Amino acid sequence: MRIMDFRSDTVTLPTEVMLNKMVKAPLGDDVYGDDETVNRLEALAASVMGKEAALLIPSGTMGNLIAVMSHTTPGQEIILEESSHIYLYEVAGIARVAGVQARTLKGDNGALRVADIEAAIRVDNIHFPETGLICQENTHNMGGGVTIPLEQMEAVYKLGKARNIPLHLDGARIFNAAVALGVNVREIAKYVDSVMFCLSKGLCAPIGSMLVGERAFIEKARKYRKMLGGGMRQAGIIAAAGIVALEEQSKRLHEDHSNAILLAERLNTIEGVAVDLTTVQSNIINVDFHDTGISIPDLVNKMRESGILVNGRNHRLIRFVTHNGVTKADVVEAVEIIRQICK
Ligand code: TLP
Repeated sequence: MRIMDFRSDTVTLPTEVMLNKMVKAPLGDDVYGDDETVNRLEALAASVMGKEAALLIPSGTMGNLIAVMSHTTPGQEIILEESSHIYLYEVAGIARVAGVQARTLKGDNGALRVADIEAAIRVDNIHFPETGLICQENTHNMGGGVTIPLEQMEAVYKLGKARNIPLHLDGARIFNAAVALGVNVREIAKYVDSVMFCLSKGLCAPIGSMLVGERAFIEKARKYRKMLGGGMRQAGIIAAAGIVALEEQSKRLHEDHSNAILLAERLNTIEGVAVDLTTVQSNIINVDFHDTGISIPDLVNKMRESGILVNGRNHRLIRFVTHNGVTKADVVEAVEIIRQICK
């Protein structure tokens, strides 16, 4: 049985080109700064994002945590959207390890409202913690891969600068955001002080995320990475795949986006199944199965038995993610199988 894996773009496998480059990569001990492949990836990532410096980090979760630690001091408060990945899905690392308090705000489709941020920024008062950071997420995972519009990011940036509060972007899928918004990633990155982005999602690298920002910030981040046990030695093995991810794989994401639209449109033709097409902007789709009358765990199990892997979001929604391992033919076939399951 062919397995069609829509659980996440994290399931993508390294490409042939990546595997070949990994075998031949010049290596060294990166804790000494000696791995030339890591150095090349970090220089490339910084220039692609239009920032001074970059750091290779094992995962997106560790990258976001290191960013929060590097921007803040323990006891501060940070502003986050209430369904952001950092708040919901990162094991409360910001509280336990970074020692900051989360101040969550409800966004519009994942986008923080400027007026709400302004109201949430702490004033000087003996009772209050200091606001140490504003975090955004683009594309927004829980929102169904929606993009945060550039005007919104610019407005938040201006507020942050006016109030002297740094801005971090969880740009795990910033390349998807750039394709969906029709801009270069730099146009998004310029509205924040730091960006974490993943090489190991739609870009197909087996391991790795990058943190980019000003040089002094990245040097601080390098030390926190060591503290967390993320100082890697011959990491050029990973970095070699990361270079291919940036140079080649970032150019094919539009295919995942058109497969997502096809999937959403076809699923919408099944009775009891609903997708809000306005939210289908990149490679993630939230699909509402509530009116089929079948429970989400039952649907997920039935799909698995038929070779379709998905993750339930909540009691109504199943998330589908398109990526390099899913073809247009898979999308068409999967929808017909799901149509039978929902009958
Ligand atoms: N997201 C994963 C799971 O953790 C849910 C997924 O399958 O979507 N930021 C965002 C917006 C993410 O979606 C993720 C991963 C991360 C950060 C963390 O990246 P990793 O998995 O590398 O720690």
